[in-house]
Amino acid sequence: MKKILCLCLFFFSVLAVSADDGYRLWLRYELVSSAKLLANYRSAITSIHFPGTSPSLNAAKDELQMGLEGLLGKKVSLQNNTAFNQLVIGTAKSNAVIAALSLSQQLTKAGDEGFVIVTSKQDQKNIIAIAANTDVGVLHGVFHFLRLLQTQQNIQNLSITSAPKIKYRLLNHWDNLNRFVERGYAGFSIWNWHTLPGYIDQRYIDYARANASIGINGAVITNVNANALILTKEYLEKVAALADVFRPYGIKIYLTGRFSAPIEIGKLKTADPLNADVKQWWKNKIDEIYTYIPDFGGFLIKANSEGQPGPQDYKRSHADGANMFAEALAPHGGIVMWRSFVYNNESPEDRLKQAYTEFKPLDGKFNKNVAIQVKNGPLDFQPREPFSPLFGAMPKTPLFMEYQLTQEYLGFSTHLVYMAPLFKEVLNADTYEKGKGSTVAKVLDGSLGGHALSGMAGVSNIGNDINWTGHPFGQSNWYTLGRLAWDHEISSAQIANEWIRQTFGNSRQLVDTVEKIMLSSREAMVNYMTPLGLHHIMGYGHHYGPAPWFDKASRADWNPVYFHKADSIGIGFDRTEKGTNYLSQYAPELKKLYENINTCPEEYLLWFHHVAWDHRMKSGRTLWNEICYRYNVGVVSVRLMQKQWNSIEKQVDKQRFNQVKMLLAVQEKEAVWWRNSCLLYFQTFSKMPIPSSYEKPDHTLEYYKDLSFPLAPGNGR
Ligand code: GCV
Repeated sequence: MKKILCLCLFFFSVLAVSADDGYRLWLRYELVSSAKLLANYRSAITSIHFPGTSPSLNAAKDELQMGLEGLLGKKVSLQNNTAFNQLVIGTAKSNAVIAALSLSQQLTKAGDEGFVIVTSKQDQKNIIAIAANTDVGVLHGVFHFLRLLQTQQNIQNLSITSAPKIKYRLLNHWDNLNRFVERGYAGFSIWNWHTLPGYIDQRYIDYARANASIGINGAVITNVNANALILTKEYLEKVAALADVFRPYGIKIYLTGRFSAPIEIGKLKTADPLNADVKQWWKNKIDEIYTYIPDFGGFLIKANSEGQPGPQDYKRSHADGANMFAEALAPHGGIVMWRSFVYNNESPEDRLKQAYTEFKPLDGKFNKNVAIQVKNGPLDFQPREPFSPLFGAMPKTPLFMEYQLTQEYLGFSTHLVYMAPLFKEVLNADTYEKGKGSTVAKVLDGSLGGHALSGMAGVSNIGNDINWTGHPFGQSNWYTLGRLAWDHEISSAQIANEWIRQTFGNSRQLVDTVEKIMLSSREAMVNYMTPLGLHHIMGYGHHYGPAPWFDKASRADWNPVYFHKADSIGIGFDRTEKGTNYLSQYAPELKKLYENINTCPEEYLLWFHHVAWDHRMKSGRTLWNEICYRYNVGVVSVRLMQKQWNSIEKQVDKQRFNQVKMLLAVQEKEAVWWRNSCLLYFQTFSKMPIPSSYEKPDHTLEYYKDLSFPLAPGNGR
């Protein structure tokens, strides 16, 4: 009996070691695996001088001590004396040793939120100083230092000055007050409105830690399809409790503003932004919010879009609406992020042209504390889109980027898609707004237009699933958003590399293999879903799976057939001068490049052109054969990802290994589903055979068309 008990204990302890539920994200602080480095780190960090107390400094101390204990396998205590200590941390105000170091040049560059980490001398001996101008800067510096250790970097000669390139770095939660997350695939909202404000879930603190570790400094905690109730006293008390948790971590709270709130909760008869009573109502409401949350960040607003109320209901412009909020927020230092995602099915204009048509004439008409938040592409978070032409068209207005981390159109949370290459592709795109080199990144960071406001937001992929994002690799996209908003010049490979090391481990084979999987994943998805510029051919409403045949939506521009326009001649949307002339919204250099079917980059071919089935592609294949090829390459790429993942089984904990393995199997099955159904459907137009070298579809087109998913997640309320 005793023997069995011992065996059981052994068995469970092994399981406990090998299991990782993913909750800790990239902040795992596992013991440093290289014996040599561990010895180095241990001898370099035996004493820490980190005086001063404030909520942010305390958070930094807790994190540092927890991190070091895990990484070094021993506690390192904080010393109160100014005698020699190897690690010296603080601001010039909180730490006299920091004040005595000549760091003023570097600190000027670090600004309010950045930090300096340098190897320096005290009493002829080497020290590592983590210095900043503010307590939050110190916290960011501590997180960066822990990242250096987690990714097993040499810390012998440090000389780092880091400051964010973008000022507002935000997560946008599309979370409803009933905890349903619109387009959420990782459980319910992490905001438990029922138990707030009395009960502070540990998750709120861990959420703030994770965000601060990557420099995210704002959270819009409610859905852009807004509910006015969030502005009532009952909810504001709850929001204030969250703001109190986030504040030490340098994270501000923002809310979404329901334009019709003055009617719905204010008992007014109108929400006209030029009406004096309406203006006063918002002013009073905003003043009230600041009594609860003195550092409230401001509002994100979706207006006159997909049925949401807005200024146009009163024949006013988006600028009239945004400026009303801006006036009331300005005395408190708050900002308005006004979304440009608008389209109207009553207008016959190409849906892609509508945001530009609406907003371009308003350039220069917004108050100083208004930014226009623009989705990365002109349509809606597709696997690949060209950049939104608005990025090159509103020089007088600060533009914020809106990316989507949650995988609404990217296979939900069962597909592994690392999005850094998608984000970077847009950042690096040249708008030519002020000549060659006017990249989207320069528009965003304000350097091109000389704007004080700059911002990047990601629609959150977080829910109350134990690992936050459903798919363990979804965490990498959250991580990427923070890292890129801080520094848009970091490469996709570097972000992947550091995320892998912190999330899975540092062994070379593991890092190399997972990096390959991640870096190939986005292109794989484009190929098996929407190759060569195809777009929006996902299932209607829920956007799950392929449905290029769908044509029953209440409005034309919700139908896949509107977007691919396949017919007996060819496929693709003609957006040249001969078509909708959407191309005229880009700079002449780009228009010229894209307008010509022979110079248009093939990845955007069917986005801009209606192309004949027998058109000769660069590969020498006909368009039809190229489409067949791309869909097959997509499937093959996923199979390669599976093989690569299997090759590192011994280096990943069992729980996450199996989880990813199962998810990759789902992804492979769905890639095949995409390929088969799309090829069978498009073949009804091309009338051409699928080349015999490829696998044959194992079902009929009718079979695929009959599949229905009324309860697919993320869709509804
Ligand atoms: C929050 C798409 C999504 C909607 C989303 C909308 C938006 O249309 O399908 O769920 O609404 O974009 O960004 O406002």
